[in-house]
Amino acid sequence: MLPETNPADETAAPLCTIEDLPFGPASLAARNRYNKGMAGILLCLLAVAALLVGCMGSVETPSPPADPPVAPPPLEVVQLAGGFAAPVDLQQPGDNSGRMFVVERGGRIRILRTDGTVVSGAYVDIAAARGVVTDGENGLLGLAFHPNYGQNGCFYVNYTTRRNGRLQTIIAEYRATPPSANTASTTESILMTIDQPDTNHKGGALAFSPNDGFLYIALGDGGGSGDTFMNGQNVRSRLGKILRVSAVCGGGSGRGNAYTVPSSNPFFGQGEPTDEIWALGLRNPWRMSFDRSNGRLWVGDVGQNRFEEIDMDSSNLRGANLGWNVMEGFQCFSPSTGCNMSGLTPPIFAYDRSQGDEAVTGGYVYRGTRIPNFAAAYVFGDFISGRVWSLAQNAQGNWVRTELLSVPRFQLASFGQDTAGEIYVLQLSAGTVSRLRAVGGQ
Ligand SMILES: [Ca+2]
Repeated sequence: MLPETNPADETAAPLCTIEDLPFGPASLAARNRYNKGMAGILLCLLAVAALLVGCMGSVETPSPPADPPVAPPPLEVVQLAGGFAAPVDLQQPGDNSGRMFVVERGGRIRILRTDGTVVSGAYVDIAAARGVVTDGENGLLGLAFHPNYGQNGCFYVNYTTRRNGRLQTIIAEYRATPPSANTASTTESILMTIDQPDTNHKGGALAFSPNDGFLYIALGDGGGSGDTFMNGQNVRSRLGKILRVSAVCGGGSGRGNAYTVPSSNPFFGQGEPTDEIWALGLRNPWRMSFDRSNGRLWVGDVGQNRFEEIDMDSSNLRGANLGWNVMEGFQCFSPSTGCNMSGLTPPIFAYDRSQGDEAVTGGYVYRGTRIPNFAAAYVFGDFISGRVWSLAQNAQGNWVRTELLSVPRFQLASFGQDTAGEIYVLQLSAGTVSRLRAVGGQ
């Protein structure tokens, strides 16, 4: 396991460089070179261990943080099921049915049981019924189950379609009747329709907060490059934002029916769509999740060309301006120097692309029981390199990234979490769902 320094100070010399980690962007011989890299890492770890031992005798033991530092056993992923067509999300309704729901980008949602069996057919297939488009970064991109799904059967999706020649993101409610059914109706109630100016940066995550019960909706800046359409800082656009609404199962369509806006939203009172905004300044939030234990919101925001970032703060990002496109990670983006960072919320962690990483995939805080010494660690990865890390705060309050493992380069599209808190990895081009576990463990 490889501790890394928090790059809050990009000029800080890392304790241990990993320049020989062999994950070049086009590396097809990664495995061979990985073995060489591992030798370097082992040496590096020995040096770190020696340093730690040397230090431990001379410093007072600090009081332990709320969540202890992470020292997990070696981890691996084991394939649970394959054959999915471009899986991009995995969610479960917490109804103790043992069902997980795999979102296929083309417009299907399929049921995968925690024992690895896949229910034949689709839970729901909106590809044709809703004209889901999948060019660029479009598709059926997100799913969330209503907190009372076990009683009302309502769930919510984010997908892109073209209507009257116009590319749009649709946030819609669907329903399973009864909730225990393995199929759901393709009838929808639309919460909101959002015009999209380009085919990239759609975000797509949907999540209900375990604390307030509201639905959070993560949307990218609408695409182009460098925030072509200047949406990140524009509070009159839903793009480049996290929205927060109260979803009304069975209420009809649109604001006031399908959803209402909580008056506790940070910009409430300024009218639609500003009322709906929870946080702004995002570029392409590719995966957002709540820590089921304490309700903290975690966001992975994909960078332009330099920095991938993880966002989280003590106020759950309420009213936070996460910086884009003034900043990328901890650095100025526009203007490239001397930007005004006042009032902006920096990420808690950012990484560059020098190790072959190119696009962050946000994950989940581990709350399972099968992996010892791992609770409270945030697990995330990189879509391109396939590297998977944990992020946890050390006794000094610094965020420390630890490399856990690397999955084959089949596009690490998303993570998922089952009702027991165990974590899964979805690979887009491989069509697989795999479970994270201790090496040789359960
Ligand atoms: Ca940011």
